[in-house]
Amino acid sequence: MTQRLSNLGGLPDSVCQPGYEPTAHGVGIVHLGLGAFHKAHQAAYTDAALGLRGGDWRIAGVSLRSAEPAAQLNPQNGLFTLIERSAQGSRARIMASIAKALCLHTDRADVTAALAAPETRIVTLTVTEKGYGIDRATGSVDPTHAAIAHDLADPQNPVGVAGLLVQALGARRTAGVAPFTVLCCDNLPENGPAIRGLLLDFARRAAPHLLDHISAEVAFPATMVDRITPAATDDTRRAAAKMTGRHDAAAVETEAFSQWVIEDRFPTGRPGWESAGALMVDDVRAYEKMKLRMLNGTHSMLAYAGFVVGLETVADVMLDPDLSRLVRRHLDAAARSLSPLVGVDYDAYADALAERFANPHLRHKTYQIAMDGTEKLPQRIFAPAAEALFSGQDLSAFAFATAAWIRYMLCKTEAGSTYALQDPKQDAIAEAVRHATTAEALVSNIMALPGVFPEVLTTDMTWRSALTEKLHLMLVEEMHSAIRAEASSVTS
Ligand code: CS2
Repeated sequence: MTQRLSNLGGLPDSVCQPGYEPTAHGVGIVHLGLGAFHKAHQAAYTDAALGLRGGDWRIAGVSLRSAEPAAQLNPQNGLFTLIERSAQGSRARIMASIAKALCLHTDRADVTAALAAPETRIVTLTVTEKGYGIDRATGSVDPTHAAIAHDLADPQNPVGVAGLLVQALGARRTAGVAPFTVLCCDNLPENGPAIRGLLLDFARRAAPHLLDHISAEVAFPATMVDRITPAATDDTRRAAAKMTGRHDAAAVETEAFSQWVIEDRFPTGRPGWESAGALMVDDVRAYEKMKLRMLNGTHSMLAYAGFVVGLETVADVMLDPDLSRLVRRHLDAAARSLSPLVGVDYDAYADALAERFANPHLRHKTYQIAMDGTEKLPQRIFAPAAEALFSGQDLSAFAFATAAWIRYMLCKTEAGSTYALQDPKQDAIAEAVRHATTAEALVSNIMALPGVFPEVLTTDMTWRSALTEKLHLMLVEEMHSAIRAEASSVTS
């Protein structure tokens, strides 16, 4: 039987190894949301920074619900293989930045202790857009979100991000320990201020004595994170075993490209992430908008349209000439919605994105990207659509993406297979589409979902008719014909 990856001895020369002795470095970061993206992104930057700049910056990784990450990582002393794939080839790197993995469910005392420890100076977060419980319309907590409701009722035993962090900041304050810096690494617009607003509102309701402390003392730098990372599968683990000669239950695969832009505000220090290629800046907002609208917005459009016509991966979509044309159209429309950013050429960024999407070695599922549309589309599609409307620009790309999303809500592919929607508002969506048989009715019902569309879009007739027209074609024709018609309307 193949030996399990649990130490660094005897690995093939082709496998990149950490440039440091892992046990010589203490833990300085607690990460909440121990999934593939964290392992491929922040853990990889931290691993490289530990090798280049050192410091006590290893990571205690916490999953809020699943016991799986800890069961996979701990028997391997936190080591895992990161397979980086580009069109040019693949390489395996062993990551040693995760010192231990915990599950809140089973290791509550250890999680609380890690968050309270003076050595913990940063808490990073990847719990997905829907994980926080932010009411996007107001920026305050959404009291109907399951974790928020639980934690407001029982703040001593929190299960969600807001409850856990407010409790930990309170414990640190009582013990006279400086607060940690909170670094949200999810694709939320202005993610630093968004988490700050969430914590302040949660504290206002559950721990008002901490309000001034959090407001004045805790730093919430914003950040733009980017690395396309499909969910790990048995194929990932098989590939890792082949490349390293070790069984690795925690292996992850990702693309070779990665980007991290971070607002440099860490009062209690940080790893030398810039040595690993992170860009430390004063203001992240323009980078974040570029990435959310160009990469993520186009991703959502191609995922909905592609999935409905039976295309399983992003690379498959890019091989379809009509859809790849619409990808380019969407990238260009999203770029037009942005203000110029010094040192960034949006055309070159669009070219690079199209190449990354086409990466034939990454099986990034359209279904994975399609989930949680109500949480993703406001910043990816509706915000640029509202701005395009305001400035009199063409709405076609955004209307097409939204129509494809509504078509996807019918839960039936063109070939007739059914699938689950997977969205926190799936019950409301099911209700909205149940008796709607026309494009007009679907558009009206979906745009009436509370807190999803910006008001300006719900009341504007230009937007409504562009959206209705595109959806109508998707309903009366086969989806691929609607895609073809849309692609042939693109003038390049
Ligand atoms: C994707 C992102 O699943 C999705 O919604 O658009 O996860 C995307 O792959 C990452 O943001 C890339 O950095």
